Amino acid sequence: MSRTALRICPLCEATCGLTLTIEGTRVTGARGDRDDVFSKGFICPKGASFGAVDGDPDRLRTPLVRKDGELREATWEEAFDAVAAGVRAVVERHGPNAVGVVLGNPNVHTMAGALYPPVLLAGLGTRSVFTASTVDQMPKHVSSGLLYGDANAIPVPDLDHTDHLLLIGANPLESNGSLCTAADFPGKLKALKARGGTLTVIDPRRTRTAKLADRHIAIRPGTDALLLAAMAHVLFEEGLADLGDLAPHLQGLDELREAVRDFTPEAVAAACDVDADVTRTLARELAAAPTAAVYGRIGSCTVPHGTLASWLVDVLDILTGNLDRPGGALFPQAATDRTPRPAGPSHGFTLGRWHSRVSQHPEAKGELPLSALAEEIDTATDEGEPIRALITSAANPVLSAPDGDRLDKALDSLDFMVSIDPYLNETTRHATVVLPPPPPSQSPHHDFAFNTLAVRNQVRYTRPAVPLEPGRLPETEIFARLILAATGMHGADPSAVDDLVIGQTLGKAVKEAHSPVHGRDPKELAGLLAGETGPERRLDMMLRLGPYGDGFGVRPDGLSLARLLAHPHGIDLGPLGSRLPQPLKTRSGKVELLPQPIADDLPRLRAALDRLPDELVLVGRRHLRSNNSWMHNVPALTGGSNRCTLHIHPEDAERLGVRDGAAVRVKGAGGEVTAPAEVTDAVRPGVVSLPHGWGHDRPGTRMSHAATDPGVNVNQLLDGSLLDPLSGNAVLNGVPVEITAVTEKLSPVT
Ligand SMILES: Nc1nc2c(c(=O)[nH]1)N[C@H]1C(S)=C(S)[C@@H](COP(=O)(O)OP(=O)(O)OC[C@H]3O[C@@H](n4cnc5c(=O)[nH]c(N)nc54)[C@H](O)[C@@H]3O)O[C@H]1N2
Ligand SMILES: Nc1nc2c(c(=O)[nH]1)N[C@H]1C(S)=C(S)[C@@H](COP(=O)(O)OP(=O)(O)OC[C@H]3O[C@@H](n4cnc5c(=O)[nH]c(N)nc54)[C@H](O)[C@@H]3O)O[C@H]1N2
Ligand code: SF4
Ligand SMILES: [Mo]
Repeated sequence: MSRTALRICPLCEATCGLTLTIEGTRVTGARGDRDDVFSKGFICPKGASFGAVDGDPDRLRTPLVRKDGELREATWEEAFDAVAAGVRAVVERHGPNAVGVVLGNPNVHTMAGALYPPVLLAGLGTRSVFTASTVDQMPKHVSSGLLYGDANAIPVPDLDHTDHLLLIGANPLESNGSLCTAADFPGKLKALKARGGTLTVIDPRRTRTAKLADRHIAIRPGTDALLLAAMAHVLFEEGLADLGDLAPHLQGLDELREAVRDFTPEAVAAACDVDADVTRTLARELAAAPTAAVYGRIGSCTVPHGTLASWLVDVLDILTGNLDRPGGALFPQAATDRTPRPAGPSHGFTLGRWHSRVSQHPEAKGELPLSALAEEIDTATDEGEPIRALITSAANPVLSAPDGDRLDKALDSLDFMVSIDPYLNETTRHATVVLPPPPPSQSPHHDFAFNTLAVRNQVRYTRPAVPLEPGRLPETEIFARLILAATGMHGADPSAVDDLVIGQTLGKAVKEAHSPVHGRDPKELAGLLAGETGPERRLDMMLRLGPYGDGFGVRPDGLSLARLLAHPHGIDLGPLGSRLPQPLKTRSGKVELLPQPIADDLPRLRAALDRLPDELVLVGRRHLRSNNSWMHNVPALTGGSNRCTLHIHPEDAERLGVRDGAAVRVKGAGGEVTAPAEVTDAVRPGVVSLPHGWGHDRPGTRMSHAATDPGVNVNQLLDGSLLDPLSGNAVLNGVPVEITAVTEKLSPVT
């Protein structure tokens, strides 16, 4: 007998609602939930393979603990005993900074990853914090922090209503979108065109998204900040800047005009390889469109001027009056956002409150660059202790961060390492203890992060679709127990962690004049919380305190967990609307158009005007049926065009003697890899492309299908020294490489 259950898909940022078919405890099918308030039935090949991803036999079922050098199956008690002993010994001997924490991408896709890491970091008090953000979107956080005073205030393009979309370094037809949560991104782009709107794509590759565009600019990698600065220049020069309703909320317009003066379309043309006429047209079209949104993603972030490019994306939205207006780029308002406080000056955003020990990289948003993780472990300095113990959750930096080989060795030298991860992979194979979370079908789901980035305000929650398998712990409890073990409270009831957070949050809320619970008794409020588990009670609390919440009875028809459970397909909270000045947390209470750190970084951009282009540079690419480093183990999602090949333009191939299908050696500052060439004019001349997340050929892993077609680790071409200095974000795109044809025959790739 089969049954169905609803589950929000955790496999990418689109957060589609799925209807799972379940036989016994196994997920045997998945289709789009047509009644889902947000995704309305959309599903992609990854979502359709939910059952295979969920039921992968290589997923770990029990904890592993290293004994006599070998990882062996163990009980949860043995595992947490080992964590307590391993982490506490390092803290006591070397201090909290000797414990590193690495949080990878899938934390943003689990309730555990949203609710518990902040408690872990606060409890440990370590500054050795590294996340996937610094190989991804940290430049956007920094630009938002500087412009709006809040690193998490990220405007998203109003995809459903805009008349003109300028996409920079994003390929949502394969990625399904990022920092812009929209189910059926492809359908939304087609709808934009159908209603007479225009789509422009800036990408060195002719991607599937670029093919859909009215205009595709194959820019030279790494030079978007120059192009965008030139567009801003044109808006000023031609009197096209029109701030509309934004004017009273801004400061620094004259300074901004002055700052972009040197960046004329003519001055940037050679560096970007974009004709001055084209740049002028881009700026004029943006200004002329009734509404328009500029949106930049990976290709605009993981580059040497990532923060400047991210800042300029918003500057263009602002100068054309498109920030914070329907059809432009808007600030979402999620159901679990904190109670909106009254607008006004706030504490602002500060960078570089401390620095990394070895290379003195400034912190950003409390994090150090993931690129610096290896050196923070393997290099001693006078400044303090290297990292001796590491806690990782949902992170595979050996493949996803620069110079995996060095990190691989560094991890081997640690005194202790614990990983929350379903797989024994390139990173977790170094752990002393591996704590496997249950598969997604056995976990509850709510998107804390992605709802703050969604193109429509809405809220959904799904309880586990399948009961927890015997012997498993929920990931939330694994995290709670890990926190207790690592912070000297080993063995305490894991619900203590949730109670602590609830007590603190309510304690603060009752003191805030703008809170609906101002003046009430936190204990009384805690007693009112509904939910079967700690995390459910925390969700209930956040919903009820939030902008749409019932305020613990103040607004009886407001949101609560009970209300959400009564709406299994979600609750629609309406289209995005104008919100300024409320989201601003700058010291001035305004949008600060030319913040000092940005102004200080502009000379570096000016210097890039005269830089001679590298002969050959590398960029990445994503494949629809893949996801970073961990989905190559699912047979249904591999093969076909999802292969680790080097895309190279026919002109470059000819010049370098590279034949289609033949092996090429790619050499970068961090090392070299050999991969089969795929000669294609989808990349522009002078650019080659390799996907990331491959390189599954290390011993001691347990990802049997991935190992049959391992591919190569593109990040081995990097040595970790190339960063965007403001954000600490790794430069992963536009990296100089050398290519040589390999004469010996490579075994055929399947
Ligand atoms: N060259 C290059 N490198 C890149 C990129 C690029 O474009 N080019 N992209 C970068 C980007 S944007 C990102 S976000 C990073 C991603 O890189 P990482 O942050 O390393 O994330 P993933 O590779 O997605 O997955 C990491 C781990 O999460 C585990 N995992 C899966 N599901 C769960 C779960 O439910 N719970 C737990 N605890 N663990 C789980 C997987 O087994 C895997 O070990 O890679 C970056 N690296
Ligand atoms: N199928 C699939 N979906 C995913 C993921 C996945 O691995 N697979 N990963 C998820 C994650 S973690 C993220 S962060 C998102 C990322 O989402 P996207 O940003 O949409 O991801 P990409 O497909 O890498 O698109 C980046 C594009 O930037 C281009 N590019 C490279 N360098 C430059 C440059 O200098 N300038 C410009 N203008 N373009 C450049 C590349 O050619 C590429 O087409 O995707 C998410 N969704
Ligand atoms: S688009 Fe993303 S969220 Fe939607 S089904 Fe595919 S992987 Fe899942
Ligand atoms: Mo990412």
